[in-house]
Amino acid sequence: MTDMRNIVILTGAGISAESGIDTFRDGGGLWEQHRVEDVATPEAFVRDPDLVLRFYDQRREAIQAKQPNAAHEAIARLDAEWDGELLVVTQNVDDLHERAGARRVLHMHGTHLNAWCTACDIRSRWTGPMIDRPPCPACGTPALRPDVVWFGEMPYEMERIHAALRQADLFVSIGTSGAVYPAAGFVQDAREMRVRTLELNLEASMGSRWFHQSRHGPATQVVPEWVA
Ligand code: BV8
Repeated sequence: MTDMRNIVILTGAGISAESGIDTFRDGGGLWEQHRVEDVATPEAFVRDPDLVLRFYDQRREAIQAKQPNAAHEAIARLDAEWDGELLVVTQNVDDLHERAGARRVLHMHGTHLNAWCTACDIRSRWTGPMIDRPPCPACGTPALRPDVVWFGEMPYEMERIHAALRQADLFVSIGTSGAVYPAAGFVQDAREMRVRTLELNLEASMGSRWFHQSRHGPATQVVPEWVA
């Protein structure tokens, strides 16, 4: 990596799998027999808010009990030691990158650690359940939703991500199936801008053909090997 100054790393659910957080596609991407694409949408929140709030209450609680793994720790070490530009763009709503010590992390699909008030639009740190409609810490209205990007909603900080891709010398994708856009399209953007691309994943993903290089295996093995 000596001639690589600026790195963009995209991570997906696969980097947290060995921490015990289910990926979206394991078990067929179902939760209580609902397709995730059918629960993680604004329409589902209007149609059946209790179902959606229960889904996120369960995942928020599960995530809080998990620990970062060797892959998160290797990325955090790289972040601490790399004197070029480096941005970890994660699709994950867990905070395992940060808890491993990474600093330059961007949550393009939001985070389970915040509540977003649909009345005052303010986001607050949040760790408890939402099913009982607790009052918004900022305005007191019982109008909280998870601060995650649902299907059909615009991911966060897309301009900042595209700016980082334009400056990048290397784009590394870790633990993502390449099923969800716009994240799945970043490798094509990178290729069009002559950026070197590397995929670290358990197996070939839907986007594998776009990568110059792929290394397949569990993240706790292939990520530390790459960072070393
Ligand atoms: C948008 C937050 C527009 C919530 C998530 C048709 C074509 C193209 C696009 C679309 C289309 N129809 C609809 C769309 C758009 C849609 C989309 O892409 N749909 C898909 C299903 C086709 N996208 C959107 O709606 C996005 N928004 O397009 O907005 C717009 C424009 C203007 C104005 C307004 C709007 C928003 C998408 C974000 C949805 N929210 N999450 C939550 O988390 O609950 S997405 C969700 O899926 C997660 O964030 C996750 O990151 C993402 C993708 O999943 P992965 O992370 O890749 O996980 P997955 O399980 O799929 O794969 C795991 C991988 O890890 C596997 O490859 C596996 O092999 C590997 N693995 C497993 N174990 C290990 C491992 N690797 C290493 N080690 C291991 N141990």
